[in-house]
Amino acid sequence: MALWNAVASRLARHRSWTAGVGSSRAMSSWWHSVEPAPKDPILGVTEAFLADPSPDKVNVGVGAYRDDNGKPVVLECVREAERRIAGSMNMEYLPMGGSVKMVEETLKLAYGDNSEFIKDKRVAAVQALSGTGACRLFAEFQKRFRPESQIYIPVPTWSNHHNIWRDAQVPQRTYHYYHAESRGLDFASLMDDVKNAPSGSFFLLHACAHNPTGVDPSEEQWREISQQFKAKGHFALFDMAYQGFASGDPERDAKSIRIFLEDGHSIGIAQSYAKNMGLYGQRVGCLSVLCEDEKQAVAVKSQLQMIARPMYSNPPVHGALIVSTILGDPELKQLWLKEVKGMADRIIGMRTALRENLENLGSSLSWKHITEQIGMFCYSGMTPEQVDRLTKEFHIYMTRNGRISMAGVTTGNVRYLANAIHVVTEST
Ligand code: KET
Repeated sequence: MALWNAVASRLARHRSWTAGVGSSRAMSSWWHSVEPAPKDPILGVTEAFLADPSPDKVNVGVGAYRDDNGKPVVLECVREAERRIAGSMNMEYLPMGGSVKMVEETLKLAYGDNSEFIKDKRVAAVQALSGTGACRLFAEFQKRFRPESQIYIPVPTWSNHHNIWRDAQVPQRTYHYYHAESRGLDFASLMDDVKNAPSGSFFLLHACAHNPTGVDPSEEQWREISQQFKAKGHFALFDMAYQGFASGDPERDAKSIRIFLEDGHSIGIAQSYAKNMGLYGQRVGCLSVLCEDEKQAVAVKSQLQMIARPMYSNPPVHGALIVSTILGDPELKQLWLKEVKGMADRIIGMRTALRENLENLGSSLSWKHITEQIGMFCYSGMTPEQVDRLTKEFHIYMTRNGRISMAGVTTGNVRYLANAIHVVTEST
């Protein structure tokens, strides 16, 4: 009897517990305080574009390359690499630091083919989840090993930089970059900010094709920036998401980094193959930190791996294989360089076309910045309200800071786009 009572009371307890879990009141109470997150200022634009049924719609929001028919592009070198890989590779885990071959080839692009730093094994580098993941790893590393430090971020910058360093709990400061009136670089204020930051500060620099402004320092200005960094003992983290998209030549686009290397800085570099190899969804990139010697580089790399291990353990293999297959084969690498130049040239052509169309429409405004800015974006100077009108009245989708992704402009939509821009900028 005693046994039966014990069983009966356990059963009753079990029933009431499962009923509690199953009831909607109990379920909803777990997350009752969760509010919807704000829309991402860039990826939210893609979501809105996809939801719009209009046949006229144009997406110049996200920085993703399109061909002249507005279609996503898979590079021929990538297709060929995939053919070579197909069926011949296993799907084992990569090491925590990713593909050694991919990382080796990636470092050559940033530091130079014959870099002494690579030869001396002074570069600590790991494969990262594209450029975002590379920045995020660095931010985490910075927090862990320089816990009192801050990060100086340009105004404006890629919106996700703010999220990345916020989540790593690194306080953010800003430095001047863009001069709205001239639609160019505010070099004097930038230099002042570099000078006035406490010695030994961390700065985020866009290596080339600054997002969103399309405005880069000249070579001479980079030299001055580097000298000032030297004088103040600052650390530069280069975000290089667009290598090849500024000039059409990845080697030329690495100039800012090479200047810092010549001047003997210890730097960090976040590299991405999203844009220049069109591997957006493959999430393949690299974070590297130039160290004092090999011993330090070994330690730094091991710590970067320690950050990766509990987050995602090890990075995905397919994209890394594509990259190492292309860059490890001289013929495929040549094809890639040709294709990068082709993408950059099409964008440059569209800059000219957009400007000409606006001028031919009789716009009273100056549009010369469209052709003066470089890289994937044109920072048009349009206000958020003007952008809202473009979207509502013309189904043209772009970020509210007035950034036009030139990669989404085609011979088919450039007139429509120019006309819409003309209408909203003339009447406000
Ligand atoms: N840095 C910069 C400056 C950048 O513009 C991007 C992407 C990234 C890093 C990261 O790219 P990844 O795909 O993680 O390698 N920018 C475009 C896409 C995005 O917002 O995610 C954009 O600005 O449209």
